[in-house]
Amino acid sequence: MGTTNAGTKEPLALLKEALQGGITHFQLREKGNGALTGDALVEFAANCKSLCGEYGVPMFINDDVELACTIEADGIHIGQDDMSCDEVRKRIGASMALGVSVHSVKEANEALTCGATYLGMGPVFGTRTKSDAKPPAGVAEIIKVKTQYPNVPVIGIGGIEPGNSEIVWRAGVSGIAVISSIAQAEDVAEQIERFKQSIPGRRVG
Ligand code: TZP
Ligand code: MG
Repeated sequence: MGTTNAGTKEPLALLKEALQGGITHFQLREKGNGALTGDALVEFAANCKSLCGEYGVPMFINDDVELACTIEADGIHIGQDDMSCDEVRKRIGASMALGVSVHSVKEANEALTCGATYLGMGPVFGTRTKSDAKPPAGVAEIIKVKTQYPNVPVIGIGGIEPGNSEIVWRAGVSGIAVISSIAQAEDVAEQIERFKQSIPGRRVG
C-alpha cells in the first residue's frame, strides 16, 4: 500500500497495525492523487523501512529503483512498463530481491532470464485500487507458470479477500498481495487472521 490507500487512518499507524497483525512482507506502492514525492517520500519510505525492521518484515519498493537503493530496501518490484528487468538488476546488484509483474509464461520466462527473484501475477479478481489494471485474469496463468517453474515464488494480487483467496492459494502461489481488503478493514489484525485461516491446510481452531 501507499499513503493514498490509508483512508482516514494515519499511514504509518495502519502499517503498524498490519505488522502487529502478522503481515510477512510490506511493499510501498505510492501512487495516485496526493501521493508523496521528493523528500517527503524518502522520509516516509525510510520510516516504513525502520518500522518493518522492528517486526523483522522485509520491505519492498514498487517501481522506484532509486528510492529502493536510497533506503536500502530489501526488494524492488517492477511491472512490464517500468525500467527493464535487466537494467534494474544491474542497478540494484545481486543481493536485493527483484519482483516482476508478469501475465504469462512468456513474460515469466523473460523476467527469470534477467534475474527476477519472484513473480507477481494479477489481477486475479477485479480491483478498484489500480487504475490501469488489466481485466481480471483468474488463476489460469498462475497455474501455467507454476507448472513451468514450480520452484519460483509467485504472488497473486488483485481484488483478493479472505472469502475468495482459497482458489489463489490452490493455484500454487507462495503468497498473496493485498491492499484494500486489509487497508480498509475495520479490524486489520482480525482481517489478516482471516487471510491466514484461508491458507489450505493451515486452518486452526
Ligand atoms: N496490481 C494488480 S492489481 C493491483 C496491483 C497493484 C491492486 C491490488 O489492490 P487490491 O485493493 O488488493 O485489489
Ligand atoms: Mg509498476
